[in-house]
Amino acid sequence: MNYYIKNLGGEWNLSAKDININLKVQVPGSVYNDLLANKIIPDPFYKDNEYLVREYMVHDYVYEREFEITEDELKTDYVNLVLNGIDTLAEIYLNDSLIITTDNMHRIWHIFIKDYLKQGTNQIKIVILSPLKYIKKAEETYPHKLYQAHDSVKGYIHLRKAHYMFGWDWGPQLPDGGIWRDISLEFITKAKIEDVSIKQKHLEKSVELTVFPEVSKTKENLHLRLELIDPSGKLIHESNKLINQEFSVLIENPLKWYPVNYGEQNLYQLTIKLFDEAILLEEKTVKIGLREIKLIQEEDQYGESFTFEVNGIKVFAKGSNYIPEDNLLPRTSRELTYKLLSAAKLANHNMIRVWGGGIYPEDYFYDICDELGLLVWQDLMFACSIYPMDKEPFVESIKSEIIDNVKRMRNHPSVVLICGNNENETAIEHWHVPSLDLSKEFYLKQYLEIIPPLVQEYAPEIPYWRSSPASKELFHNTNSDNYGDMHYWGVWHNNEPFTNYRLYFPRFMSEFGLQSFPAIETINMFAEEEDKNIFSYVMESHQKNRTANSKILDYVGKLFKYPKDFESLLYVSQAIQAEGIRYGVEHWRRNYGRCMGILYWQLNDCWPVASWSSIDYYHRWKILHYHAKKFYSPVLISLEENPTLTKVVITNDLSVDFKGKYTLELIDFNGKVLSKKEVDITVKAQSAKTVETLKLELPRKEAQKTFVYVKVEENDEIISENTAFYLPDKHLKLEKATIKHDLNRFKNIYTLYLMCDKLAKFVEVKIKGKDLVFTDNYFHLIPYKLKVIKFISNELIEESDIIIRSLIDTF
Ligand code: BMA
Repeated sequence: MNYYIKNLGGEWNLSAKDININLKVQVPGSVYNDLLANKIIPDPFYKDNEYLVREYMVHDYVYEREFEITEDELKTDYVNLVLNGIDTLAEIYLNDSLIITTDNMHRIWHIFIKDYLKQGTNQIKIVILSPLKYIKKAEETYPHKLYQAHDSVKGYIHLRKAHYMFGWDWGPQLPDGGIWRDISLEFITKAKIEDVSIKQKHLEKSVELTVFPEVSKTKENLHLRLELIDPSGKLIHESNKLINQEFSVLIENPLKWYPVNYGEQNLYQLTIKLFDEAILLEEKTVKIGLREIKLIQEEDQYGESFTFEVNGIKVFAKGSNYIPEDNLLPRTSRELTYKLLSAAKLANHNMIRVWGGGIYPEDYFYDICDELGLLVWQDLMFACSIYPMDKEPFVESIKSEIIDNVKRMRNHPSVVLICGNNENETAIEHWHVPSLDLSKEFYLKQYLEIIPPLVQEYAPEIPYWRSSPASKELFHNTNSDNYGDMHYWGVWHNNEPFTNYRLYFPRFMSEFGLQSFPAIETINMFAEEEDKNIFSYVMESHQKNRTANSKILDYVGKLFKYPKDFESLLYVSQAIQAEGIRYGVEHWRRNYGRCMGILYWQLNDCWPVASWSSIDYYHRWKILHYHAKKFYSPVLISLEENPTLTKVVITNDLSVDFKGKYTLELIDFNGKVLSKKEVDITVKAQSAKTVETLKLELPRKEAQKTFVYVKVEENDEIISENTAFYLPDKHLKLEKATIKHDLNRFKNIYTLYLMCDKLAKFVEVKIKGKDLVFTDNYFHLIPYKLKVIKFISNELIEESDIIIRSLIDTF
């Protein structure tokens, strides 16, 4: 019998004697998911159910099932139990013998278990021990006090379990547990291919691959075969070798892999086959992209660059930070991740940062990024904490975790950075951590001694960066403007106005953000009528950042009038978030070259909550996400408006020159064009060009009803457009506009034409009872300029289903 896998997923029995639970459940899965499916716990996201549900994890749970083993199977040379993910502390028994205890949800185990199996019926039992009890005890008995994130259950630093499960400033405390990834038996004849390591050498017109299939130890004289298929499906290489030998493959005229907007996402398919004479024992296929990545840190007039270079192209990175997609991980899926990442791509992202307080994503996450051309900045799963690096088993556990996960991601062309942690170095510099000297010692051991050689050994082609943010010197100026990456939280956490974004010139802005509330449809999923006040107990339970509600009100008040009701408050909270982030992004994009990357905090949510996300838990796009599509547009026209001087800048991220035309107009709120100018323009590839410096000083009365409108066109198609106002929206003389519209349909594609007689800001288009994504939304409607938006709906939409509101309707 050749290599094969017997999946142990499917129906298992789950029990917890002390609380009288005994259920038939599905594996992979999780305790909460199983208890919810069996109506033992209520929906943990509804109202304040989180607090009740959390307590279910002070118990231990037993998963068990039986499975059959045949005589033939028992004759196989090796049988392994494969655990792709156990969350987290578990005792694993086979036929009543304890075969392993686990302590790290991020790890993968292959355990040789043949000696424990018998022909006929076998029994596997997995006891999941309470994470809450464990971390409590670990915290009490550990001799040192170490820094931990404020919003999490104390002691989580002692357990290698996703931190966000213990609560974060956007997440509930729901430390689920269980068999969260596949569990199987693997039957091996003679040997198996453990993994494939592939190195790429990029030559002038070819790429040389060095492929080393790691075969499990064996004395047999086995041989290997390599087959390579190019992106068009053509077999371009086949060769044979003995095991323990490297393959060397020269690809002439290579079709390389590029991030979105810089070229194609070409993928080659590489298959390794393991043979015993003419018998095929096993085969493994990996998709690879040909790409050379560099993190360019070169001295320049400001300090040192922080620029990703992919296949020789210096990429301006644009995107956001990704957190786990759910607190109940079994509810995540390839389809949902695809939907989320496609939405990121639609909003002109080319990079996603996987933040360090969550999980190492599924393999499909990286497959999707390879396919969509999204670069991945991968944090290792350490965040806002100092870890007990004097505990040897803990250190050994993280070493294995890093090897397991770096191996999973190393052949993915999208992964361009492995970063040691999130904010741990800045914590030591700024956050008054206890046990300072020891913390520094632990930090150095972890991110400078232990991790770099592992990354170098297992993923030598992927750059490593010790922490986000970090700078040139250790523990010094970690948020420097001139070196490394920056997290800038003066706006938001320190209540600074978002205009302060213009005071900073980061080399790479990897985090900054503003909160907002999700849409009313999302709030309806967890709150009742009586809860619909942001200071109600239920709404506050879905706001995990203490003092954030008053911050939102403060930011809203800086720009908008006091909202007339709850729904209007939700809407203006999203508008202020979008405006603030736009303001920052446009400034950094005007400083192209000095700044080479922007990732706002945060892309998504793990439950329905007030947060910094641009897409909420139910995949509803907030205003920010629509605006991201515009402010991240590869060619952007933006305005740096000041009381006496306005600069108009065109930023071109692309690797080709931009040739087109820009138009500049001064318009009043009734649509009267006070002045107009049209100019043909060329903007060099990968640069920003100031095309106008306007001496514009509007008296207050004029500023109340006048604005600047700019657009840039290529062959008469608008590529980017923008506006500048010279007073906060609350002080503008907005009047109620008549917005006329007409809906047209071709199959399932709808086109909506809109025109208004007076300026309308943040115009929202909704379709009654439907969750749809539009090509544009929350735009400023300029009087007498035709606006065209499109959307897809498989259900019939009538003109009367369209609901339109704008800023003027909120007060
Ligand atoms: C950042 C992140 C998270 C946090 C966010 C908002 O620094 O790294 O820790 O959720 O701020 O406070």
